[in-house]
Amino acid sequence: MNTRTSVKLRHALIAPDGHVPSSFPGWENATGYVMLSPGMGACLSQILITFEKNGGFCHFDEDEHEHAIYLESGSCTIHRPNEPDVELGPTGFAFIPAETDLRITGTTETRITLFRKIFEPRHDLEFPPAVFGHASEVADEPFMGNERARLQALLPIDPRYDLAINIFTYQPGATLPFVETHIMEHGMLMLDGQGIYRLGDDYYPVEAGDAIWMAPYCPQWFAAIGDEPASYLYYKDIHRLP
Ligand code: UGY
Ligand code: MN
Repeated sequence: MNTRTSVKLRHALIAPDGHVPSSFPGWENATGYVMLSPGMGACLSQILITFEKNGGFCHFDEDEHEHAIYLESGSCTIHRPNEPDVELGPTGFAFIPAETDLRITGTTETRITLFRKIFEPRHDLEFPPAVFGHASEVADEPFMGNERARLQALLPIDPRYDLAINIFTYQPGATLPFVETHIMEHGMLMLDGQGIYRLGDDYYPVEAGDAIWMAPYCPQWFAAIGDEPASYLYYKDIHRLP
């Protein structure tokens, strides 16, 4: 038996053939596939969530964890105490601050990627408010002047937020302009297309559905290959001193 999945000390590629479901207390007709977590050395968790029987929900306690979600397919509803429910469709995204009791309902079509991390408050900054939107309505910008490699920043660039959620889209043949090495950690989901990811000293063929972890300082580079554009959703910790 073989798989493209590879889990190393400073990076990981999780291919869909290795997914194993988890169920969690307080969840009903919803399944979590924990792609990335502190169990591998990451500071974030990245969870694929699916729903069964045309109606289920997942739940996250009111504690120090903040959450960001992206809707790969279907629709969902975000429920928070004393706040109006929010409906999201395909390409929908949300940031839900820490200290929020969060419930998400979905149906059999719903496929959510959720990022979860411990919020790092600062005494001089207010709590970051919740954010909702659809990536299909977010403008993209050329990355470092390259029209064929374009970036969408889903969350506001505002120091109250200690994370960014972006979508990077490459035309076939486009690449990251250099091998990045940085303190920020990444959790990533390949959304479309295929390419080659350099992680540390290794080069991996990657395609839609793959999850990737890059620890701080993991050297990283990407080249899109094939006939279709390649895109990925990624998490990045920002705005806090080490
Ligand atoms: O924002 C980033 O660090 C991004 N350029 N990294 C990446 O795509 N691997
Ligand atoms: Mn990077």
